[in-house]
Amino acid sequence: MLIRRNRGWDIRESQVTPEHVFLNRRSFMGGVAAAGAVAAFGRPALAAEDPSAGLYPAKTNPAFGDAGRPVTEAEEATTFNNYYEFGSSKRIASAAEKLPLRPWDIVIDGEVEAPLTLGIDDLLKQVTLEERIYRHRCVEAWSMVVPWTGFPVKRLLEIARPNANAKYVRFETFNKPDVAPGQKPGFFTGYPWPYVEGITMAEAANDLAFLVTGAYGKPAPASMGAPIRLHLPWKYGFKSIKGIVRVSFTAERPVSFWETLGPSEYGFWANVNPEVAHPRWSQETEQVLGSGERIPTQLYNGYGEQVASLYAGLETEKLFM
Ligand SMILES: Nc1nc2c(c(=O)[nH]1)N[C@H]1C(S)=C(S)[C@@H](COP(=O)(O)O)O[C@H]1N2
Ligand SMILES: [Mo]
Repeated sequence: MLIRRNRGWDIRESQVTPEHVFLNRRSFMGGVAAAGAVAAFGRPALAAEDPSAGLYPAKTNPAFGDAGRPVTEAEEATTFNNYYEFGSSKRIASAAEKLPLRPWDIVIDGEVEAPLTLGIDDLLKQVTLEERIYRHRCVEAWSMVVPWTGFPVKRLLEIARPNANAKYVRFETFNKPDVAPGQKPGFFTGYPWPYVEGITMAEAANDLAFLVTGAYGKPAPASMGAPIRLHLPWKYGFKSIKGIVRVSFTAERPVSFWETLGPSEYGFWANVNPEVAHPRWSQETEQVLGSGERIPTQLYNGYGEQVASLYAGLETEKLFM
């Protein structure tokens, strides 16, 4: 017998203002049909057949063992997602399962001593996985707390060996319209696929910057950006790019996916700040995923002690949008 849980306390999509709404004028088509096909209650299998499964659970790094708030239930966090490659609905988890996670190559290029291509499992052999519990704050004003597994971006810098010209790190997601309906021509007209994000070398070297391969003590489900995504807990969630296939070191500041679409709404820095409103909504508070609670948002999402010094001398930059 099918019992439907009452999700009255959950966040409804109507309670958040999706990042893409300003684009409706440019038209997006097919979204509703695709969302319907995705069966809204699909719970993603936490990839037991994943070749890296034996690496989990990893030891918790005691410096990040407690985010000061309850951890979001796995079922909530893994089934309420933003992953526009699979549509604008939050319920993309089962659609994302169509993404093949192996083989998965990551190209490292640009301003490096020598470009290289690494298979995800070769990369995993060169790093030590650890668990970190991080707060996540989406620009849409909802938040969650997730025990991620992964390794610091600064470990990737050692492997990639950027040269002296490298000032930024540019990350790029897969582009697979055959499996990702959002990337099909005519679905989101004018979206500049693939998804791209960028950070400075100093941000990349900050201890908080984390490359995520797992969540909740297992390989991450596709919905959360497997096999590898970024997590930058002091920045709005859109900076934490999923499904990474390319890491490029650049002298020029990369222009991100959302910055291309809406430069007046989504900037390069995108550090969390409750006092700087989004042009269409306040950032003062956030809806806690799975709790029905609204709490005050903190500057740098509460990580100022670790990251505020990165921005000394950059006060003329739009650091908070
Ligand atoms: N490639 C890609 N990465 C992405 C997104 C996306 O649409 N595509 N959405 C971003 C946004 S807006 C947020 S809030 C987080 C959501 O991560 P989660 O689904 O694991 O909660 O992923 C970010 N990374
Ligand atoms: Mo987001």
